[in-house]
Amino acid sequence: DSSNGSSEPVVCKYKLPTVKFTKLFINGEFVDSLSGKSFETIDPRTGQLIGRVAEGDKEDVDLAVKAARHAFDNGPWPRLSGFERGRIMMKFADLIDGHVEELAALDTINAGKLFSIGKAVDIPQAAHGFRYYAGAADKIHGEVLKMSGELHGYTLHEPIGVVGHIIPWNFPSNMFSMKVAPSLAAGCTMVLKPAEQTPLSALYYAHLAKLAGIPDGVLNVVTGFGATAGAAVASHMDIDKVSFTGSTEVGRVVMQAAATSNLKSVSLELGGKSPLIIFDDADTDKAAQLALIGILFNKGEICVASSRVFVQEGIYDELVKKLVEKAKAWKVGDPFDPSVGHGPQVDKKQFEKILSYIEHGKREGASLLIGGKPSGDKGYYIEPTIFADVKEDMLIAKDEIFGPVLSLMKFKTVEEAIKCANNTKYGLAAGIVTKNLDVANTVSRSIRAGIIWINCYFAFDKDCPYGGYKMSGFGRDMGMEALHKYLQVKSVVTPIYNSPW
Ligand code: TXE
Repeated sequence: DSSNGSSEPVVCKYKLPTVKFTKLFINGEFVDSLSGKSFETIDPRTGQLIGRVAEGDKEDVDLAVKAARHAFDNGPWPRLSGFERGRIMMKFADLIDGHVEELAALDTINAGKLFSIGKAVDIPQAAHGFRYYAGAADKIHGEVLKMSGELHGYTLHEPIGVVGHIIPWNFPSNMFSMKVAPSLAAGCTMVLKPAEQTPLSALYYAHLAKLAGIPDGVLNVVTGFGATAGAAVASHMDIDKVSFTGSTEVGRVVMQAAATSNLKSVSLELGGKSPLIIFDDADTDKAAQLALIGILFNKGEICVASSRVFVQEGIYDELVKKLVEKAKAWKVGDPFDPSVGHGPQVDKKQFEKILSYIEHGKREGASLLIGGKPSGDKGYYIEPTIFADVKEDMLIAKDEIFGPVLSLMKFKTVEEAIKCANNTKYGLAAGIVTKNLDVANTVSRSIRAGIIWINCYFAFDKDCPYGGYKMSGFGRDMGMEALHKYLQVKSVVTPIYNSPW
């Protein structure tokens, strides 16, 4: 047993997956890095080595971009009918479904993600993402324009070209699908750089893409570090667009690199500090459950985590009591164990970052209601941690902690809740719990964030565009919005008759 409070996380006897793909995937082949270098990939459950993965650098990114450029300028992918691209993407989706266990297990040993959720949600959703955009691939079209003169004008929606995707480690499979699927449907070719913490599943997806019939050079995967391989993608002169998900600090660097290289188009999905606002009329059981899941799902490593919970004064004491009871029953342990609520943080750096924020919270005078320390003595496990009496100017209320650490604050009026919720540099998501439609409508329109969940949380759907306001970035993933960020609009104009032209 590893209920919060007991010392040892569960150790599970699950048969570990075989790691089959550890090289760069360039022009349809698995190849070593040109330097011959490799880097360690670590299992956060133990802190031990899984194996080594090819370390791509600038020269490898150059090769990958060359392959992607050739595939875009001369290859079949952008020239296929949308229907045909969609058919191949459907096959890719079926292959993902056929390898759900291996993929989920790779994300578990590499990212510490729950295996049961990977099998039931992450991997099927990754496959579903390919089907969703496959269905859109043959419905990409422009408009006939009204035009004020004697002219016939229309727009074409063309693929933007070679895309560089730089993705993080918290949802390796969903991020892969969220970026690759719409850009494939648009007819783009691409180079994807997975996070250095989680290279394994991206390479497995590359293998499946080849089996599905995605032509060589269309999808290239260069594993490696941010400051080298990632920076080479952001500053490459022959990449037409960079789509980045990660920290706000690196988002800024990526945008600068795009500006000082070839002014490539940029979209950024960055950090968050999302509020969940619980009003007096809420069902306290349900609201406590939403608050718990909002911060503990995926061990708080989710950019839309409800890391600031605002509770109206009338139900504050009752809600906090229920929340703490639920947190006590939450299990931390081996992510292969189906009874576990969350596994280890992704790596030592994140683990230490979270613990240092917890220390800050204590020093700044917030009341620690539960948790606050590592769970077990190996791996990167952290107990569910709840702070009350948090003030808006405390670091734990302002910074993205990206771990299982919740800040609770009390409020009196709707206006005060809106003001506090918006008091952040971020703007990714917000949750509202109330039965009052007027309150829900007022608050959802007043909060500057890309997605608002009313009486639910993490209610994602492929059809629902998702992205940031303010310093959470710009551009949208998912939905038809994501497809459009990989398309260029071209206007075509011709005279009709008797025209002065
Ligand atoms: O992110 P990085 P890190 C937040 C979260 C987390 C913090 C730090 O708060 O604690 O960021 O995480 C690549 N040029 N989020 O350090 O460094 C890197 O290799 C180009 C929120 O892991 O931003 C990886 O592929 N690329 C977030 C990707 O950027 C560079 C998810 C993200 O890593 C680069 C992850 C460079 N100079 C962290 N430096 C979310 N929005 O979901 C790094 N990279």
